[in-house]
Amino acid sequence: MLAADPALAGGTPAVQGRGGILWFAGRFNAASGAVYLGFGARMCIVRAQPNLGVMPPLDSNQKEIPMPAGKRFKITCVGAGNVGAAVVQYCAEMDLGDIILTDIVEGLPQGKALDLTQAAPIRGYNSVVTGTNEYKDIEGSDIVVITAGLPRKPGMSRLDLLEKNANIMAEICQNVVKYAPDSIVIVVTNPLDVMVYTAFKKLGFPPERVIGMAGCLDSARMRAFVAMELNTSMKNVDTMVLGSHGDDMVPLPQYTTVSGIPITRLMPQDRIDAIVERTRKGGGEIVSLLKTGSAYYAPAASSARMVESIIRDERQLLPCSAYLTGQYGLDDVYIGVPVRLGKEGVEEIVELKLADEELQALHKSAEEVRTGIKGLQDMNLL
Ligand code: TXD
Repeated sequence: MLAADPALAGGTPAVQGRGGILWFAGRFNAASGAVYLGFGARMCIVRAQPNLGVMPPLDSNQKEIPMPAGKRFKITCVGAGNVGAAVVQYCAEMDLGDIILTDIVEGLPQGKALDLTQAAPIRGYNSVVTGTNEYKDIEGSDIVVITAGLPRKPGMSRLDLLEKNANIMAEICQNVVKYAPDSIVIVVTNPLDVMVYTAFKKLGFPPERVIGMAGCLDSARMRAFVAMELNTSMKNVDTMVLGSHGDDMVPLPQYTTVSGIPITRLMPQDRIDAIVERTRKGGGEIVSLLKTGSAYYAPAASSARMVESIIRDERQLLPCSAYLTGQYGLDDVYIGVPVRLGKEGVEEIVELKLADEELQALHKSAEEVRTGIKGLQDMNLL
């Protein structure tokens, strides 16, 4: 029943919640942007914004709770596999925007999107999640996360995998250029640093808008291992892991702290060495436990963290694969370094002072990436 309120006199007809999840009846006052709803004899007030969904009525005294004005972001995730679906889940749970999930397999993104939509009433998010096989649906995306790719199969060499995933990347990038030319692209597909370099070349976007996700994951793993070792909160631990995503990554114990205390003061060197080693092999450890497939919760959480920092312009300092133009003595290569991530994408590449052996390790890891890039160049794929 609609409540009798003078403001309703000038109101416009009621609107419907987005995505068919939320239905509400009431009236919309165009001047104030308020929606008036009646539940039985009691009236409550919620604010609605175009495309922003509806906030719950918060104040029993009928005071309007202001919502921040702003646009609703469009996030696309290409690849509806394990990582892709979990990226969508985390982004939705953080209410980062509306999300398109796309894949070449018919029904897969639609099914996962519908499933995630049905989780929304329970988890309480407003993100509209849509599954599609059509690239045109990604039109106007602010952020595109690319998780599409093939896993390495028995008998497939690293180079075979590189070729296959580079071809997939090229096809996706062509469509991103066509439909989302202003987007910021986050690449997740392996081999990560070579794939993000491939995307950078195929997209032709400025380097600050093409970023690889790996360091966030590797440092999350290291954070977890440190917290497990010290039996302390994961939240208190900070780490930095640089370099390429693989065995040559460069975990930095000197930049690892627990509530500001360097871990060198909290545990013996042999335990630090063991954590560094476990971090380097973090992906492989999970693969051997799972038997089929690879990790996806932590990779997806790391990707969503990057999306969040960009969309909310948080300018978080995160290790990401970024295009170097002389930083750390490296040029024309993508490699994991600390970056400040904000609404423009990579807003700064932070150059840390590294010990000689750490810098050498970073260069060694860049060489590994260059070998992959050269492999693609030799096949005329770059
Ligand atoms: O730290 C990191 N960067 C990573 C990277 C951490 C974990 C996983 N990492 C890599 O992400 C992994 O080695 C893969 O290259 C990707 C995706 O891993 P995921 O575990 O999600 O793989 P799946 O489940 O096989 O999903 C891949 C999906 C699958 O649904 C395919 O149908 C789809 O990609 N695919 C495509 N989608 C769209 N367009 C094309 N051409 C395409 N080809 C395959």
